Amino acid sequence: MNIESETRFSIPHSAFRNLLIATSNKGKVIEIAALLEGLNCHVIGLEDLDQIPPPVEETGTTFVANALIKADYYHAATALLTLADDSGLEVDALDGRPGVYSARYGGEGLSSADQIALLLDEMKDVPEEKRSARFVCSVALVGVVNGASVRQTFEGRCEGRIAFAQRGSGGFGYDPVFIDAETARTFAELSREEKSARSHRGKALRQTIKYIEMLLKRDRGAER
Ligand code: ITT
Repeated sequence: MNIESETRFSIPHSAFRNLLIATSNKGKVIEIAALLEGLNCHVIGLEDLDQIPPPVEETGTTFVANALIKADYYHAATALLTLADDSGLEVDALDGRPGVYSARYGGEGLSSADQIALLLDEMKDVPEEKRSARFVCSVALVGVVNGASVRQTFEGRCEGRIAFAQRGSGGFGYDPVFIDAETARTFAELSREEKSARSHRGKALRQTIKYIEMLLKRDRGAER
């Protein structure tokens, strides 16, 4: 994370300049940290906390609800401005599954390789024209800026289809079986920059960054 060791938890002049990325998914951390580079904030990951709060149960039935559950929880635990991501893969032939249960598809504890194998098996008799799917990402930003509460969500989507077999070695999760509609390549065949330019997460994060930059401007105005 781009955080100078001396500012680690010393919360400088404005607590707002610290931004907690509240995810334990390493794939997400890599993508989010890269997208936030250049933002005038100290980006903190859960691993930078002195004590990592135990995970919160994701009881929502929508991506937005779960993103808010995570951002509210980690903000309450740390008092930091907190960004959380809830995302997943909606497959039309499976009536939108695995959807919000993408991380738990097939049961708790399955590896991504197991989940991909399960998905390809469930989809084995589905013809090309019925393999449409999309990645969805909700980002929630929760905290207090300059005495005012912030609780905003942003959504990004990327349309595509499920491949018949895995392709590529980049990314994480279902990337090797998700064919992006525009490039006709799987997300695992794209570079990190190419994926973020197209992805559900990139789209949601770019809206979030614009909003944070607007808050930063307002914060600087209030400090003067
Ligand atoms: P956190 O809750 O700690 O952020 P998580 O992995 O449990 O981590 P989610 O509940 O949002 O996060 O589940 C998202 C799952 O959807 C993730 O584990 C992947 O399986 C899948 N997913 C989301 N975005 C993806 C992407 O860009 N590429 C591939 N798979 C993705």
